[in-house]
Amino acid sequence: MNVRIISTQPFLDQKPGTSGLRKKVAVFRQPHYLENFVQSIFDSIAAPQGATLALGGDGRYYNRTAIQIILKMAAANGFGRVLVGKGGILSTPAASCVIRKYQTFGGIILSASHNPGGPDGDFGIKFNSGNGGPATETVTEAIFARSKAIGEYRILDAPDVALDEIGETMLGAMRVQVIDAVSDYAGLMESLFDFAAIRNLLAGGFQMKFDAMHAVTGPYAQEIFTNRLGAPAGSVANAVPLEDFGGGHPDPNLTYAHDLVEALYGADAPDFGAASDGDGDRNMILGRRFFVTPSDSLAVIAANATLVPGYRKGVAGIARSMPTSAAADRVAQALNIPCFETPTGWKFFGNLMDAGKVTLCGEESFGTGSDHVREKDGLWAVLFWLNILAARKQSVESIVREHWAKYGRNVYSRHDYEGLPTEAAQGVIQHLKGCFTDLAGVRLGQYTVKFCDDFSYTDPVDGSVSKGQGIRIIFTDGSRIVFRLSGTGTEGATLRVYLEAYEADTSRHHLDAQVALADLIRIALQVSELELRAGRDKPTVIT
Ligand code: VG1
Ligand code: CO
Repeated sequence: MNVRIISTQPFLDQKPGTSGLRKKVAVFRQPHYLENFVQSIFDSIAAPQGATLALGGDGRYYNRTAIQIILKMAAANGFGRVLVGKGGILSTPAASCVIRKYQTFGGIILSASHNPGGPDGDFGIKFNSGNGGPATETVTEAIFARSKAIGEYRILDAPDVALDEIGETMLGAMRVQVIDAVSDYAGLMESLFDFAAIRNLLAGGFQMKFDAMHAVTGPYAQEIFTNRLGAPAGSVANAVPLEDFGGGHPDPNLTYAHDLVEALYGADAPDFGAASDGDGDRNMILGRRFFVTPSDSLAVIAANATLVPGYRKGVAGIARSMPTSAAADRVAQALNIPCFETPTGWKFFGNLMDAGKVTLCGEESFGTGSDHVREKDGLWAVLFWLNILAARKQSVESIVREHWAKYGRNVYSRHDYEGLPTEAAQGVIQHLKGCFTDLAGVRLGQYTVKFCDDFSYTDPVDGSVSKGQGIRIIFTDGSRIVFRLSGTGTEGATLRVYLEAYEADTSRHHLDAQVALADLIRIALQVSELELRAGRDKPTVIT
């Protein structure tokens, strides 16, 4: 079999965002587009001859085509072995698990996460390093730099590899091993959680509903909840992964997981509901007629960690992304452990976990995880909650209310303004930056501005600095408004407005977040001049 060396021209838009390169499928289908980016990865990571790579994606449209191209390119670039998920599918946390378990050099994950799929939808690709985590900014910047200078790529002239049965095939001198990642992943979960206690809970009439949203977690959820934990049939909904996610938007939040929300808020609601996203790294947790914010979920998980076998020894530290509420900080303080505030995106947690500084990490965007892998992990979070519920024998709502009574409530919400003209969105950010000095010390409604800045992070492990990570307006009582532009979208710009107010008074804990935050919401609109600059006074999505 021949290695072909194809000459190519650089594309200038291959800059990875918050989580890899995400573009419309039509963009990826342009001749050489995917190949250029894959070769840029290979040229930047300096894998030794014969190295092993993990490979898989969330199963969305174009996954199969892309997997075949990447396999042939890996063979032509000197890899010795590639571990591929059956059918070319791996959830993002399972990919991280595979990289770590088989100690591969790294992995390529094909996913646009919660973005819609299908021929008119989105596609994405990212590289994860040997620790199982998303490549650091230093690596993604090197890949981007290479993509702007690339002149050729290497690909093996060979027929497609069969990927639907477990087994091995040779592709030139490279071995392609199709693996059963579901069982690797389920085994890891079984090593962390008290499956016997959860099995008892589910056998005792406790009802759960997990919505896989026709995305990648279906087979993992069936194996874990149905086969290993004995959940009754019907506990896992939409379990068959589809290339277009059934036309849905596989984002587990109150807006897009509406069927699940309706079930949990309806008559005869189950005790517990959960959902995961396109690539299986996000989670939403619901109790009967009760929504747990992701920020609160991280805090509750941290406060209850020692109830779970894998975390019985305690938590070394917690990390949360900057826009995530400070609920976890209060738990860290009570436990006398460090709490780190990082920029948005899981790639910033890897160094902290590798150095043993943190055990648990979380983001307000429905992402929670621990050092068992180096990605956020949707099913892990669901199992963590089930384990806590089995140990405490209380409802989700009463666990969260008790938590608030003890630590106070960090009332929280995120308002997304999607599909804004890019210039208008950047104009809002520029305008806010220009207001920093004028705003300091100013009283707005019941709040007084303590300071404003553009968040910058210095990694405590490698000293790298990441600037421009979000505009913060911090008030004297700890309440905050944060503005940042999304780095995962593929159309126009999305402005995210994060709102947080601390409430110690238990008698106000029952308030709906939008009511409790009304003042801050008004201030955010006023200060940002959003209506004037972008023609919007209402968000597209509220989480
Ligand atoms: C969003 C979230 C961020 C998350 C990222 C990837 O990024 O806000 O917290 O890490 O998605 O998650 P952005 O730049 O659009 O705000 V996933 O599940 O899309 O890989
Ligand atoms: Co995701």
